[in-house]
Amino acid sequence: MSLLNDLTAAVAAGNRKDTARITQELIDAGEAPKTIVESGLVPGMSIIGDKFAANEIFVPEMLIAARSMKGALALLEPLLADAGVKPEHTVVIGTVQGDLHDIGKNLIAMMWKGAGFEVVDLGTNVPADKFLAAAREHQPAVLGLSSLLTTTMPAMREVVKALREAGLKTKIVVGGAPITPAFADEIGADGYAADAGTAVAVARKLIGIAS
Ligand code: B1M
Repeated sequence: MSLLNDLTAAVAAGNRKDTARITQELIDAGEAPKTIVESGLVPGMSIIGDKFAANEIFVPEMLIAARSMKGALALLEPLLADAGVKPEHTVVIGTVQGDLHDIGKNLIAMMWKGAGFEVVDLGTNVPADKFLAAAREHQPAVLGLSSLLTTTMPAMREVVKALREAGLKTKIVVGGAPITPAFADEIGADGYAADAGTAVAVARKLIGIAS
């Protein structure tokens, strides 16, 4: 338990070296990757978010913490993504236009890989027409949209609209801190997921794979 607390403190301090070292120690001790993410890394980012909201820190400190978290996720990725199954379904994911946050989106991508999906990651700041082109090209079983800013939530609506107007019935899952199930319903998305674990269950359900 205390190593997880140390990990939270290391992320919140933006200490990349300690974050990587403690993550590796937890992996070596047999801690579940999901626990490392949810009980170690994510609370560190929450501390950072709260401090930013309270004007105690600024964008550079958020970036430094994000860099620490990404280093830890790189260590965890092989464990999260190594399902050893040949992908049967392709999924496309991206952060919507205007939004540069990618840590949550990357986590969903890793978990989807781990669930055996072929993941096409379009990155961040992705305009609706790029999502539309990817949906046409890859014919994904699920399209995932991430947004971390209240100001970029309307961009999700644009993506859903673009796909529907083009006659595509691609299942769309939305998520990210400001997103709610009600918002997902309102914009006509097929699913909402609050976190990476739920995103797997929601995608499987939409595809029709028994869990
Ligand atoms: Co920004 N930022 N940021 N930021 N940032 C937030 C989001 C904020 C809440 C901080 C705060 O004020 N408390 C706030 C948004 C306020 C709002 O809109 N209501 C904010 C702001 C204001 C900004 C800027 C505008 C700051 C500025 O420039 N003045 C700016 C915007 C830039 C832009 O995008 N255009 C900005 C910039 C940045 C950095 C670049 C410095 C950096 C991002 C680095 C990166 O991602 N590469 C950053 C960071 C790190 C944060 C916080 C601190 C942490 C985000 C994070 O990575 N969390 C964040 C505060 C916070 O979240 N507490 C904040 C960890 C991650 C695992 O969680 O991304 O929520 P999360 O993902 C979760 C779920 O949301 C969900 O599952 C994930 C795993 O459980 N999920 C999905 C996410 N996507 C999903 C998709 C799904 C399903 C679930 O289906 C497809």
